[in-house]
Order: sequence, then structure tokens, then C-alpha cells
Amino acid sequence: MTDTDMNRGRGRGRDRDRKPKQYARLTHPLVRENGVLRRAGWEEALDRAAAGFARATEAHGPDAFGMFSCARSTNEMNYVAQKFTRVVMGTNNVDSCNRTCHAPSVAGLSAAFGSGGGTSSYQEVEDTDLIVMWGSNARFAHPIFFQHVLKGIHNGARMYAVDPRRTSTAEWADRWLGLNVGTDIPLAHAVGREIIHAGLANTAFVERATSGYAEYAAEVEPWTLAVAEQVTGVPAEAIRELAHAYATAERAQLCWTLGITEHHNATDNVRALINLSLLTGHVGRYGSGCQPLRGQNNVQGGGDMGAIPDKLPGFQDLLEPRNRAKFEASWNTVIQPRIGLNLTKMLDAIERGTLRAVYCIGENPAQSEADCEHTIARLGSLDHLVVQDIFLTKTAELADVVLPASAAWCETDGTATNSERRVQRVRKAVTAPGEARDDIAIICDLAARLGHDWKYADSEEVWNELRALSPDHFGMTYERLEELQGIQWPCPSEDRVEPPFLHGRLWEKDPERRGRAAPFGPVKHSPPVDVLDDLYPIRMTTGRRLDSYNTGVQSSGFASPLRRGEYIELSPEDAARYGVTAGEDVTISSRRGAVTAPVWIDPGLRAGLAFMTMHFPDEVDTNQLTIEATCPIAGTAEYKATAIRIDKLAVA
Ligand SMILES: Nc1nc2c(c(=O)[nH]1)N[C@H]1C(S)=C(S)[C@@H](COP(=O)(O)OP(=O)(O)OC[C@H]3O[C@@H](n4cnc5c(=O)[nH]c(N)nc54)[C@H](O)[C@@H]3O)O[C@H]1N2
Ligand SMILES: Nc1nc2c(c(=O)[nH]1)N[C@H]1C(S)=C(S)[C@@H](COP(=O)(O)OP(=O)(O)OC[C@H]3O[C@@H](n4cnc5c(=O)[nH]c(N)nc54)[C@H](O)[C@@H]3O)O[C@H]1N2
Ligand SMILES: [Mo]
Repeated sequence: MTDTDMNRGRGRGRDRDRKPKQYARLTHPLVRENGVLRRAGWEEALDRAAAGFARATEAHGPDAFGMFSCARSTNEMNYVAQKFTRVVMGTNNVDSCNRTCHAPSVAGLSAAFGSGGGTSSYQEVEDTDLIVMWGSNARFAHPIFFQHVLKGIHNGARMYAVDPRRTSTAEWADRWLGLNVGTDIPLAHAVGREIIHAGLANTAFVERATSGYAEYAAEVEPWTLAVAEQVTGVPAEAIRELAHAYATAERAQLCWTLGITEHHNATDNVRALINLSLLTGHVGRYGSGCQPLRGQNNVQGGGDMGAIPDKLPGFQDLLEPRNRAKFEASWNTVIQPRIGLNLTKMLDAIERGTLRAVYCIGENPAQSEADCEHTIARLGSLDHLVVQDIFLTKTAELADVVLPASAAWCETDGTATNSERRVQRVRKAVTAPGEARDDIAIICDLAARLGHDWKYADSEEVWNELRALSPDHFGMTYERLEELQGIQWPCPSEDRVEPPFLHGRLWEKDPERRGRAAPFGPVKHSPPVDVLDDLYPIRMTTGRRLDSYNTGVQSSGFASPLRRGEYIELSPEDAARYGVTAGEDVTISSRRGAVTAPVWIDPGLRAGLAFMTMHFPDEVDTNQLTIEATCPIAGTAEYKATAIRIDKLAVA
């Protein structure tokens, strides 16, 4: 029976009566007066915004300022936003929602390969023999990439899906490995051990291109198929099959997303997967690679442009004095020689009272952060909050000044960078409504009020400034980007394009290369922080549906006959066990809070596993339930593992 059959008549009728919140497009600036936001002119709003930043840093020093930059906006905008933070405000406290999703991928890839980018290209997924989708529901969340996956399957590739839920992506796989939430390291280690014991490791590659193999082999040794079956819930024979398929494939793509990265030990999870590519040599050559599918349209670019606390534009290390000197000369400034705070740490610093003013561009942390009531209290305690968005979000409702921006994807010129590191042009197709203005123009007007007169005639001028400072982008003129329909980084030369994959050096027979070997990460299993017990016996994971986007700000306004609102999705076994039926409202409680939502029965869920989205926070605020346990290396929260209970509503 399909889930449509199981929920027939329960969802649609009910959903017709539910009216999702329609967000108002921002058409003019707003300022807070006597506790409420009122309409203001641009001059007044910009004066107030700039004065508040100046007050906070004059009283408490430059690190009292923090920038949340926008992963939906252009590269050029992110470049200007981080320059504003470093040059005008004098701090490295700049970050974006990369922190809530793929910061662990960047950290893990950087540790192994020295670069945080996905190692291969979309075309290679069509030209490969095996695709492993690990903790990724790409059919819903990366539909364009999934078209390449489908072509790969059409061309003969086999596919494995590793996900606690039998997702829409898993439906396309040759085999679905339904593991227990938070047991990816045991599974990956058992795959690695099996590869070693079956004599299928690529020993020549391991010897030539990697380091730390002995420690890795010792770490995986206890993870026999039988032990792993017990911990992960995946049959030993399925683990063995995956190990043999991956190790014997001529070419293999290992793709992962938030099922791996939204955990308290996320960077370790990423390392555990990368280890498998090192063990088999499935990296650094055409058709084989490690591919974290990035979330927002330009979250890759935001990081590349330096809108992160530890890197300068072009992903250049901030702690390297030569890098700082180059930017200091160009920007005529002194860059703080200390790594700034990431988004997670900025929120902590607000609570400590050391961070007093935030400039939030195109982010909605009041609804997207784990344990969001806590985040709302923190944002509410700021001396000064400026929100620059295209809609009046819940975060904007907390602001002192709200600045209306044009939407980067259709009302602005610039470039954006996708998951395969391809920089592409975006063009202004329509004019922004009302008085809404370009993100870059707004930032520059604030910079001018704070004593920095930057004049950029257009986005190309910003891009050329970046190109001159970033060797990886130097060869990408706007003209070439048009002509070649996008170019992948690295692109150091104006007359060449580089191979579509990274780390080909790992295959070079270069005696000098030893020092650049890719290290294995001998990581250990660590179960989810929010433990199951008699009071909270159900494991809930959260994620996405095809027809809605993140906190719903950009997607709840349009009508879709297919879309249903928020539900608590339960397995048929759990619905029977707790005596609840499809469509019935229940209370869902965690150690942080409680919400009410109707039940949806999903036969793709195993007993003990529940699912909710984050798409309808105005109706059901899922993040009141989630836990703030974060990865110590990357700062990402464990959105994927909450302990909950469900209760029938008391009859009045
Ligand atoms: N339609 C749509 N597309 C989107 C978005 C959207 O909101 N809507 N958001 C964009 C953004 S910001 C991002 S970051 C991406 C995210 O894209 P995905 O990461 O693909 O999306 P999710 O549904 O959050 O999580 C993926 C899967 O992880 C699984 N999972 C949960 N826990 C575990 C675990 O412990 N181990 C393993 N192996 N798997 C686990 C879940 O069951 C889920 O199917 O999507 C982007 N694309
Ligand atoms: N429970 C749970 N929570 C999660 C997750 C999960 O899987 N489960 N996933 C996490 C992940 S991966 C992410 S990325 C975050 C997302 O969290 P957020 O980034 O906070 O949420 P969004 O809804 O994507 O908010 C994007 C905002 O950008 C604005 N915007 C869009 N385009 C532009 C533009 O061009 N200029 C400006 N100035 N603004 C613009 C939109 O109007 C919107 O308000 O949520 C995280 N929260
Ligand atoms: Mo994301």
C-alpha cells in the first residue's frame, strides 16, 4: 500500500482548509519606533542602521559586530558583505547558513584534500559505474543534479541509497540501506573493513597518495559485518554488497548531504566517507569522486567569496600572513589576524553579551536554527539588529531596521557558484518592486556612512576586483563565463580550462608528492546526543519535501494542489502502537518544547522513526523540538536526531 492510500482523504481535504502564511514582499524600509516597525525613507533607515553599528563597536570594540551573509545572493554581494565586515567593521565575524548544512563537508574535505570543494562534476555522474547517495534525498532536494543521476542510471550505473527512510531517491536505487539515525560511522567503517579483509583495497593508491592507513585499519577492525548490523540495523549481507560494489567499480561517485552533516559529530561523519574513497582510489580521476551536494543556490560561492570567518576570498587562509598582506594592500586596511566567530559562535556571543549588533542579510535564523525559541531570545537581546531581506520574515519582525532588497536570482546581475564549483552568470530579468534596492548598493551606502567610499559601477567591477585577488577565479572574465556557459574553479588562466575534477595530483608518480598525501581520518562512532528513553522513545529526523523551501518564506506564498502542510510522519507500526490514525492531531514533545501536528502515515519509515519538515514554522514550529548539540569542528547542529514522544490530544 502506498502512503497516498494510507492517508487518503486525510490530507487533501484538511490541507484545503489550512491557509499557509503569505509573506509580504518588502517594498520600503522600516524602522522600529516605540516597539513597532513603521515605514521610513531610505535616508532615515540607512542613517539608523549605520549609527547602530557604529555605536556598538565604539562602545565594545569591532568584535561586537556580526554579519550573517546570504547564500542565495550573488558572489559579488558576498564579496562586498565580507569586505564590509573586515574593512568597515574591522572584524572577521562573518558567516552564512553554510554553518547549518555543509560546513562539515568543507571542514572534512579541507582536512583530507586541502580544499573544501566537491571533487567532481555533474557530467561525471553520467559517466560512472556506481553512484552512492549517502544521507541525501536528491530527488526532492537536488532535482537538477538528480537528472544527471538518472542519466547515469540510464547509461548503466548502479545506485545505492543509504538513508534511514525509504525516500523518493531510494526508490530509484538498486539497493536501499535503511540504517538507524546517527550510525553512519559504524556503517562506513564496516564497509572499509570488509574492503580491506576481502583484499579489495587499492593498495598502490593507498601507498602512493595517502597517509595514516595503519591507524585507519586499526580503527575499523572491530566493525565486523555482524557488529555493524547490530548497531546500524542494516543486514550484514547488504553492507558486504555495498563494500564489494564500491571497491570493484571501475569508477564510483560518493554523494552525501545533510543525513551526514546535520549531526553533532558531522565532520567525523564526512571523514568516514572520504576514507572509503581513499581506500579504493575513487577520487582524483574522471568518473570517481566525493560530491557533497550543496544546499542553497550560492552557498558554495558565499564561502568561496570569504563570507566565512576563517577564509579570505578565493578560499585563501586568513591566518597566512602573505594572504592578509595581499588583501590589506588592495583594500587599504589592516585585517584582524584572528579567525572570527562562525554563526553558531556568534549566537553564543550574543548570549554572553559580547556581540551586540548584527547585520543579517537574507537569513531567517529565528526559524531555521535548532531550538529556535532560544535563538529568538538571543536575537531579541541585541542592541541593534538590521535585517535586509526580500520578505518580512520572523527574523525581520525582531529588527530595529529592515532594508528591502532585490531578489538575487531575477532582479540582480552577478554570478553564482554551484555544487560542481561552476561559476555562472545571473542576470536581471525584472525590476524589484517598490523601493527595494540591490543588496550591494545598500551595503555600499552603509559603508559610505561609516567612512568608506566604495564606488562600484556594476557587479562586473566587483568581480574584477575579486579576480585580481583570487588565483582560482582569475581566468573567469564575465565574457568567458558567457561564452563557455559557466566555468569551474580552479581557473587560474584566461586561456585555459582545467579538468572537471580536483586532486588529479594524487595519481601523479611524483616523488615530491609525499608531503601532500591525503590523510585518512581515524574517526570514532558517537551516537546522537538526544538519547531515547521511556519518556522520549521515538527518533525523529527532519528534512525536506520537493514542493517547499527551507523556512517557507519563499515557497509558502504560491498555491500548489500537491502540497500538504506540516505533519508528523509515522511508520504504520508506530501509528498502530500509539493508537493514532492518519489526519489525527497529536502533540509532539521533545526535551525542549512541544508542538501539535496531524499524523501522516509513511510506509517508507521503519518502526521507531518519525519525520517532520522545517517548511511550515508559522503553522508548526519544528525547530522548537530540535537540539542545539553542535559539531565542535564545524558548528552544525544535530537537526537530524531528536528524541520525541507523541501523545493523543486530551478530549475537552
Ligand atoms: N525542495 C527543496 N529542495 C531543497 C531545499 C528545500 O528546502 N526544499 N533546501 C536546500 C538546502 S538548504 C539543502 S542544505 C539541501 C538539503 O538536501 P538533503 O540533505 O537531501 O535534504 P534533507 O531532506 O534535509 O536530508 C536528506 C536525508 O537525510 C536523511 N537522514 C536523516 N538522518 C540520517 C542519518 O543519520 N544518516 C543518513 N545516512 N541519512 C540520514 C533523511 O532521511 C533525508 O532523506 O536541499 C536544498 N534543496
Ligand atoms: N529542523 C531543521 N532545521 C533546519 C534544517 C533541517 O534540515 N531541519 N536545515 C538547515 C539548513 S540546511 C539551512 S540552509 C537553513 C536555512 O535557513 P535560512 O537561510 O535561515 O532560511 P531560508 O528560509 O532559506 O531563508 C532565506 C532568506 O533569504 C531571503 N532571500 C532570498 N533571496 C534573497 C536575496 O537575493 N537578497 C536578500 N537580501 N535576501 C534574500 C529570503 O526571503 C529568506 O528570508 O535551515 C536549517 N534548519
Ligand atoms: Mo542548507
